[in-house]
Amino acid sequence: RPAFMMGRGALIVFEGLDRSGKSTQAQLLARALTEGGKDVLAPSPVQRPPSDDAAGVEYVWRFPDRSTHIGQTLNTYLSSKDAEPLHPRVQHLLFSANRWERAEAIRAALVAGRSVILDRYTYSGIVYSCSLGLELDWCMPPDAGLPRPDVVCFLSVSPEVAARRGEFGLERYENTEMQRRVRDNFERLFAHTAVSDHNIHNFDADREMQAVHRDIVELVQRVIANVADSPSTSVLS
Ligand code: 2DT
Ligand code: MG
Repeated sequence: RPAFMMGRGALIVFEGLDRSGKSTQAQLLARALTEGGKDVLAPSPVQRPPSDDAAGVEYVWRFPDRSTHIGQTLNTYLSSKDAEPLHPRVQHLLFSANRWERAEAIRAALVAGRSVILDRYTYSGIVYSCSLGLELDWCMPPDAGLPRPDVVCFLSVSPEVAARRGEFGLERYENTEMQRRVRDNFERLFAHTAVSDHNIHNFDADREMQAVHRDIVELVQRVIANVADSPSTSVLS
């Protein structure tokens, strides 16, 4: 297929608890998709906005995107437990606004035929806020209209394996009690009718990373082939 006839790219989302391997799998996937392609982008922990000279390249973006104005506020809040606490509702809207800051760029990349890989998205947004006590139905509307994922890879890791992968970091939410609530709320959200048609796939992320990776690649390649001919990206509703 010549570049000018290229179908749209796929929006691929990774979700899961801390230390479930999201960032690792996102980078492995980006590498697997670009290898064998013409435009190869070495996986990088640094976010790269799409550039016009790199059609076909896959990108990994993570949310929160700490590089934006709002992202810096979120970073201060997350990384410093001494920082002035944000009201949970304000915080929720800031995380959502942070996704909106990137919505147009994501959409543009998809339309240009580039697949975009996201390390966390609206699901984390809803689930972490619910874990602070906010209502599910209050948390969803701010994200309505964002580019809709073509596939959501949920990396399911047991608390035992997560614990073996290392100590918690020092950021807010990196504690056993919060992780337990987040796990329960992911389950609740994925059972909700609002996301039941979001093509959410569970991966047993207790396994060795290459085994998880192989399953993900197989699924994602099918998804990319399927979306190439679908006319436009839809939105969360
Ligand atoms: P990372 O450890 O992945 O950088 O995330 N979070 C994230 C929210 O509370 N709401 C959101 O909308 C998103 C995207 C999850 C930092 C923390 O931010 C939380 C962990
Ligand atoms: Mg973290």
